[in-house]
Amino acid sequence: MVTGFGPFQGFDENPSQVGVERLSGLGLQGLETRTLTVSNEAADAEVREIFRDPPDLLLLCGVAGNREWVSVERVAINVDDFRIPDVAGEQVEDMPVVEGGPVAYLSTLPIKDLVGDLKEVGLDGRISNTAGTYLCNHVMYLALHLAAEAGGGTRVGFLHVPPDPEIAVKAIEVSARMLLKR
Ligand code: PCA
Repeated sequence: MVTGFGPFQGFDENPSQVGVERLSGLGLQGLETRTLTVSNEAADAEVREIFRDPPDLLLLCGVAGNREWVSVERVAINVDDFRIPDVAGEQVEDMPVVEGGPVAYLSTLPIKDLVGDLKEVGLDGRISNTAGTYLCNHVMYLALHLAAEAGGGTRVGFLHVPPDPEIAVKAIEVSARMLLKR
């Protein structure tokens, strides 16, 4: 499964949603897509909903407004500390994503291979060691937590795309195709 995020402050159209919708249009076998809401409460419920019937693999995608490159995230931390309010107007500060959860989780996707495949098609793919402390980190942490609790059957990772929709579309397609092959 591949997810993007919907609109939020600064992005009336979220390039991660554009990328995931384009990917969905390709009709790749075995692929499911979803769009998550940029809201603490809604996104949390949406990720929990996904894990009612856990996919083999979950690639979560979002936009990083201040990065021109494609970030393959390595780590999610147990911190919600929103710089801006979410779409429901909630601005969580210094709270855990999961009360009592471990400090952090590492991506369970082959992150170096993903970076390699992105570079192969001419994209500036890089490993990132922080997904921030907003919704993207939140859903990555929660998904890794739920996957771990369920016994580790779902591999989970996060891709932060740059604001340029063309790059976002290409990065999401290349990553999804690579992961479907594994
Ligand atoms: N980017 C935000 C949240 C939604 C999105 O696309 C983030 O980086 O946390």
